[in-house]
Amino acid sequence: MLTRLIQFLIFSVSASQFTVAAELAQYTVVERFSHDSSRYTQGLYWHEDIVLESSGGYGTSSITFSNSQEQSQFVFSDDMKRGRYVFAEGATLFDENIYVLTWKNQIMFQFSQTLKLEKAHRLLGEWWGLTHDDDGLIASNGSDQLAFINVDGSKPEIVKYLRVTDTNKQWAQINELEKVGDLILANIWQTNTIIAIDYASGKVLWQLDLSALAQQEPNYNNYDNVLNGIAFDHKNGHLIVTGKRWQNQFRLNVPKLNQSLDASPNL
Ligand SMILES: [Ca+2]
Repeated sequence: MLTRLIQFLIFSVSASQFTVAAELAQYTVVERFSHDSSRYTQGLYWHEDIVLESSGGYGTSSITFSNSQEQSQFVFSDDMKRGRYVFAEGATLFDENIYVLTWKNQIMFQFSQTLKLEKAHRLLGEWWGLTHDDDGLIASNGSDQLAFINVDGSKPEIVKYLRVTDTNKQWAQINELEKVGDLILANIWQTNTIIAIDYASGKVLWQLDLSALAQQEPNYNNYDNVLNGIAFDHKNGHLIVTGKRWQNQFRLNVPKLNQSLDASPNL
């Protein structure tokens, strides 16, 4: 009887280990600052003095780009023929160009840093979030997979997919992205969760629960105004987060993120 009890306890402990999803990481808020609450934020990117943000919605899609000298904005419905039919999604700056995905338009736009529209690339499929590594773009599409897109040639080419995995949880609805060192940080749509994905294997290493930040928003109960927008400020190692139509942006210190950067050979 005792042996059976011990076997049961051992099994219970082992089983419970497998029911635990990726570890919750701690964070502290360094600063809260204002965010334009008219923006239905789909993409956020910071690099040195550059801040890039894309905003979605039919008739309201736009991108804003600022650096130490100026701020400029491209409003699709005003600045482009048939622009009111564009639904902008994630955006990033790669190799001197700004790339902006669209939700179901099957187009990826390419802009100069003066927000001059350079190209409208055909990109079949539905697209959500966007970031980049040293070689090209990395995009989400609402599933559990990330697409790696080569933009060296005249047409974008999907060169591989990375499946995002966890020990005992199926992640999906992966949205806004930011590659930081050897991690890809990702919002999970309609949640207050950001997951940290190992760039090489796709395994989820840890997660952040930012419910306490979302609850500071006056329109927190609107299901649409969700956490979305992840950028990383390399100057001081802070994570910047915001949400769709949020009034706030937050600068966060995430020790686990800085630990992984310290261990990362390629920042
Ligand atoms: Ca981002």
